[in-house]
Amino acid sequence: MAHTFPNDEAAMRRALELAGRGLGYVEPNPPVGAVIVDKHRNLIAEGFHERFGGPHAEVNALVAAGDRARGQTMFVTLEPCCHTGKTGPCSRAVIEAGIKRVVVAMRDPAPHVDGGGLSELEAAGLEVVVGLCEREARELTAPFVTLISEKRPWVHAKWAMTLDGKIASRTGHSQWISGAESRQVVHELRGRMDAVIVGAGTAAADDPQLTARPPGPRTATRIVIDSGAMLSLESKLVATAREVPVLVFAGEKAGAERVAALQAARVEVIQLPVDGASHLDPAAVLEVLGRRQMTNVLIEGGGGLLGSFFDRDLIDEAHVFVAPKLVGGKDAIDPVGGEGLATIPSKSQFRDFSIKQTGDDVYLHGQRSRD
Ligand code: AOF
Ligand code: ZN
Repeated sequence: MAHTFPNDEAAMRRALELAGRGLGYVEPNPPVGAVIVDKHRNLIAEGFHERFGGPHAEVNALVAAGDRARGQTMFVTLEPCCHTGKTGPCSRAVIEAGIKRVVVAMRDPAPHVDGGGLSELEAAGLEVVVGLCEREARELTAPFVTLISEKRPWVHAKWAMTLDGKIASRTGHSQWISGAESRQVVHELRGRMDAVIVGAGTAAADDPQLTARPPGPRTATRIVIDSGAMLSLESKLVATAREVPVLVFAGEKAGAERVAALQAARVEVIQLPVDGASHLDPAAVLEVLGRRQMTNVLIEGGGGLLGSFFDRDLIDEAHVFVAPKLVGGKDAIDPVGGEGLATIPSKSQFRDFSIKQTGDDVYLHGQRSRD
């Protein structure tokens, strides 16, 4: 199908769109897309990194182009790699295919690349341009970059609240705040996560399954932050722990018999130090998950857990559903507890905040901007 891009930016946007198709399939690798065009910006071939361990985006595009790649331009959303990992170096493949010009959205900060791919291309005489649509590329690769640079997963926070900002009524009733369409968005999100996390209170109150229905590209480990190791042996989580992994983070002083009973039910238990209020340190939890190469995790509440992450500035992306419902009540529960900020920030804390309608609800979504 013949296609001509009106400008360089349009070609890079197409590469970004292709990259996005790898989300959920490629982690802990970054999603990457590549487009090859001739000097009139006619599309010759495209490709993306489709699954972890599979060929990189550049190679998929080069294979699709064959001989037609010679003398042409490649748009790629991440600096081509120069290392031999599970596949050979893309920089070599690009040079050998006879590509003359490479437009890159962002440099790959991974220590095994970190500018090395760009230098190799330049040393071979190719024209190299870096930074086109860099903001969009950084947004797409933010979880990968966070895992590389901070050695922790990217933290998504999700909550559904009423018009008056409550996640449960004064009695604790919380079912059916958001509608079916919003819940479907949450299931899609769960289906590309490495973990779905709740607090012990939410596990006890809601008895959730925390699985993606229908299943997505990856199966999230179901995690309960539960300093007392109080998760009920009768809960749905424990009952299904043999099929989908359940991990409990407990305090180091949690009762040994509670821990043993959970372990006997095939629940993994990791014990960490607690503070004076018997709370686990969110950063310590994320450190463990980062060591397991978890790239995206989703916190589904409750307010206490979200508050403890927010107080440590550990919420990276928010998914908020607002339902046209009112419950009132000064004792009804708020979405984010913890200590909170003393003053309202003077500028927006989220970038490219998007607003969509999901059934009767409004879905607000954006990444934290910390700069
Ligand atoms: C690219 N193009 O499409 C991707 C890149 O183990 P490997 O061989 O799959 O290499 C993974 C590393 O390669 C990853 O850490 C990141 O630095 C880079 N990912 N690079 O040129 C791609 N997915
Ligand atoms: Zn590569």
